[in-house]
Amino acid sequence: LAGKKPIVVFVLGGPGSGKGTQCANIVQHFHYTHLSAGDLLRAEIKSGSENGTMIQNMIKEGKIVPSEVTIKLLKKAMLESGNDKFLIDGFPRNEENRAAFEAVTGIEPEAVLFFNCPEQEMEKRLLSRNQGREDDNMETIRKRFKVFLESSFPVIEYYKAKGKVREIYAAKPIEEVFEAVKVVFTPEDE
Ligand code: UP5
Ligand code: MG
Repeated sequence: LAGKKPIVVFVLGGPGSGKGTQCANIVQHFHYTHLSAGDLLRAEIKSGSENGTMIQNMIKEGKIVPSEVTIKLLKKAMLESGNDKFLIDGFPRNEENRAAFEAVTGIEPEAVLFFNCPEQEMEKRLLSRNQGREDDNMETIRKRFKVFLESSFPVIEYYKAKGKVREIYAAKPIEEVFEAVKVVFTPEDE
């Protein structure tokens, strides 16, 4: 990622809070490339890479994959995109992820979108998603919620202290959530 420093917006929130859905809306209106860390990891499993089995086991348990693995995938996708503005969805998930990304890329996020959603609503969405995700079962969902609260939420607090968090209440219809999301972006992003 030599040359001009990319602009990065981290898109965070609990499992099923709507990160992927809203990123898909954002890229239709603004010139960002959407990179879902979870999607990149699932593609890595499918590709039959040497890390595939390890990644699959971690996702099944709702655990956080070692940051070297995730950061390598993110860096590759950033380079391949040809863009310099990114929505990084579902990463960083813990303090170590965050520190490693900053150390390796030298990038600090421009802003952090935080989709705040009650667990009951997230649970309902995940159980009715029906996309065959191996982690969308009650047992794994409980683990994902626990990891979110214990490991991922502190990352949001870290950025809150830096004044970077744009918190959005996410338990509303998709279009209403997007109205609140739009405000975060500027006409220059169009
Ligand atoms: N939906 C969305 N918005 C709605 C709304 N406003 N009203 C009603 N329904 C709404 O949405 C989930 C479902 O809800 C969909 O069916 C949608 O239509 C509906 P989605 O937009 O997919 O929510 P999202 O927040 O993206 O949920 P997701 O399940 O992807 O979040 P997770 O954070 O759990 O999953 P992710 O893919 O990021 O990570 C999966 C696993 O990968 C992690 O648990 C971890 O094991 C691993 N991982 C790492 O180890 N490191 C990483 O950096 C990233 C992932
Ligand atoms: Mg997602």
